[in-house]
Amino acid sequence: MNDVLDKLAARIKAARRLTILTGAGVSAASGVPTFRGQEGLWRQYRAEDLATPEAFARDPRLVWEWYDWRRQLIAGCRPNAAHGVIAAWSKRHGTAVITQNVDDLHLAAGTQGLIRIHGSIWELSCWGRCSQGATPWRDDRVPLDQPRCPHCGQLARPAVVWFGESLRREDVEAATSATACDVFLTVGTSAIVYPAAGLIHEARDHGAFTAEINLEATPASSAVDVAIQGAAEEVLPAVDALL
Ligand code: BJW
Ligand code: ZN
Repeated sequence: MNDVLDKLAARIKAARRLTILTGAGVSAASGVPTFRGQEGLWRQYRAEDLATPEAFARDPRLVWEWYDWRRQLIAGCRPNAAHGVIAAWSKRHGTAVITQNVDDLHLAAGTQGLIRIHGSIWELSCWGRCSQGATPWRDDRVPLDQPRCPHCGQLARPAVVWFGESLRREDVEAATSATACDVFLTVGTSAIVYPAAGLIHEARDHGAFTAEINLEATPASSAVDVAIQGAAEEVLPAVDALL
């Protein structure tokens, strides 16, 4: 284990451009449930059943109940040591942080230049897509019951990216450009949701040294140069201590 940590630390130290891609595992130690696995279930539903525009169209109350439950839970969570190390590294010139997480704990930890490719659970937009309500607005009230668009009065939705929806063009461009890096580190993601999972392969194609930190093996493990099995909140401080 020490060998791989030394190897990763040496690569990070020498890198002019470092890119970090994070997923739900980074926030697990803060108490935010991950999506997949037993822990990811809410009532009898899987995230895949609720995080879609079809689910919202069918039953907005049910989907809002899920988001309201998650917002209340996240409101009581604080960044952990993994967020802390990533925030410190983000201040180094040439570092980009791309997150799939909507909890904004990276922002709470002070991460700079964060690219939130799946949006934020603390922002809403107009489900009816009225012209002004298409731009997300912040609403951090908890609890929140069936909120409405302040511009047109139609139902509001969480300003997150659901399955089958396109990511914001600016975010895709920023994330894609960050794959041109020396070191690409993926942390706490199951690496099954695209286009995020594809960024690892793009970075590899650009010649980046690629590394993964995860509690378990993922589809990315066999593609990266170094796969470290461990908890983000333990491994990242250990790597940081070697820099
Ligand atoms: C720890 C740990 C600790 C635990 N330390 N580790 C190409 C191929 C196949 C399919 C597609 C494709 N391109 C597009 C698709 C379709 C689809 C997709 O990817 N489907 C797959 C499931 C196959 N993608 C989309 O629809 C995307 N849109 C798109 O591509 O638009 C263009 C298009 C449209 C239509 C058709 C085709 C193309 C949008 C994806 C949006 C995903 N949205 C969600 C919900 C966000 C809002 C919300 O939060 O409610 O994003 S789904 C959910 O998954 C959420 C997450 O950000 C995302 C990724 O999950 P993540 O972060 O990896 O979490 P987990 O739980 O899966 O994993 C946690 C990991 O942590 C585990 O591995 C643990 O081991 C580990 N861990 N504790 C370290 N302490
Ligand atoms: Zn509206």
